[in-house]
Amino acid sequence: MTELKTQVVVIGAGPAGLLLSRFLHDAGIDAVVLERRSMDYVLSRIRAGVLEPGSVGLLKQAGVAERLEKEGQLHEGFAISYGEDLLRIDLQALAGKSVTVYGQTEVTKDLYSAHQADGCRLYENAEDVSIEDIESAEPVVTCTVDGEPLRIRCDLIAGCDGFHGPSRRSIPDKHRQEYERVYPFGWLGILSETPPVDHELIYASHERGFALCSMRSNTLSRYYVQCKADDNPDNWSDEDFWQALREHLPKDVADTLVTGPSIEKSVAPLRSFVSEPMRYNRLFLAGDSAHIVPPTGAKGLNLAFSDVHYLSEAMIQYFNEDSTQGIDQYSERALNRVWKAERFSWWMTSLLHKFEDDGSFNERIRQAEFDYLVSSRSYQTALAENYVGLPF
Ligand code: RFL
Ligand code: PHB
Repeated sequence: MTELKTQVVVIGAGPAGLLLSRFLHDAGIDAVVLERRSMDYVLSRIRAGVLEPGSVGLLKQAGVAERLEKEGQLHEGFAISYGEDLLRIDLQALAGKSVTVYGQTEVTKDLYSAHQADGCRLYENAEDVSIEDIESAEPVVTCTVDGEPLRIRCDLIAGCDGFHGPSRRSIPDKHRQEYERVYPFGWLGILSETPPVDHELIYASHERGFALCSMRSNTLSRYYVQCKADDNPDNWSDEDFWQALREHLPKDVADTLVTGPSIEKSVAPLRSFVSEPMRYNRLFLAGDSAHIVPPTGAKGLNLAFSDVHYLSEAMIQYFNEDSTQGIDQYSERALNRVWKAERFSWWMTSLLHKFEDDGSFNERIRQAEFDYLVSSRSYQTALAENYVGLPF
């Protein structure tokens, strides 16, 4: 058995865990990161694509934005289509800010390279991660790495282990309140080496359902169509996908779509979820381990980063300034921003997806909502403000 002692154990080497350990390292705080998967697997996951300016700022502050600044695409706006109607949301004019299109895969690679260059301790393939003595002043995190038991005593634990990780579940039920909404559909997404159908994102609401045209670069496209929540991507040939996508887009857009073989195809179920509080004794949750948003508002990764901003400040105050003020306020500060992003993601999802049959009350309300959005600059401003990210 290997026994270690550190200041912070970070569970999970996704974007939240890697950014947090980077900030801690810069502040001279010792941390050990434990990741269940191999880093090859973590670095190949295709997920988010849109970064708020606040997230870009955090990556700059962490000193890992060199490639992002070269390769990221600045988007001053995006489009929403409703049937054949197209509305451009001018983020720059309405909210004075733009978003950056740069894949989460690339963000994670940049963070991991910096992590390795710093010589920080990270155990991949860490099995059966478990938290012991969670009530004590010196909790312990245990796991098995390459068949060898590992036991790490620490001062604080950061649970950055995503929705399915063990951290949240280590908090006793009676100290935890969960809020959840599961949507009756999912997103089928593909990545293809084709030029994007437009230079900006298009969120398409159609009588057949929702679709999203996004991208990673001028030669790499990311597209999604609304599907059944339990759909199997293997049931969809590339041709089925392209056909469905064309049918969900305004005709003018569909006519210019360039198709090609998919290099990744997956289904993501849509869910809103918050677990409160985000702290229990010396355990702090950040990112998807504490909350999930449906991807419609492009908020998941960005929320994970704002949590890390609050948590890194709090931990630095705790270790370097001998103050518990930050860690005492962490949960409340983070949840305040989380719920606003939950509200926005729920609203975007409700506006753009087909929930019920045409002719239902809800479908008529959705149409009125879109008509109002088209006619009201203040409503568009509220959308733009939330899309570029509320301040933190
Ligand atoms: P992650 O990325 O899930 O990382 C958690 C890490 O913890 C590891 N882990 C464990 N480690 C040790 N022991 C265990 N027992 C463990 N169990 C799990 C996992 O292997 C993993 O490496 O959580 P994190 O860091 O909080 O980051 C959150 C983001 O990944 C997530 O919110 C976004 O991807 C959501 N999201 C989007 N967010 C945006 O901001 N903009 C977008 O455009 C956007 N698009 C998306 C998305 C998510 C999607 N899917 C697939 C759900 C599009 C999609 C399709
Ligand atoms: C993506 O490019 O994967 C993406 C973009 C915007 C979203 C969700 C996903 O709202």
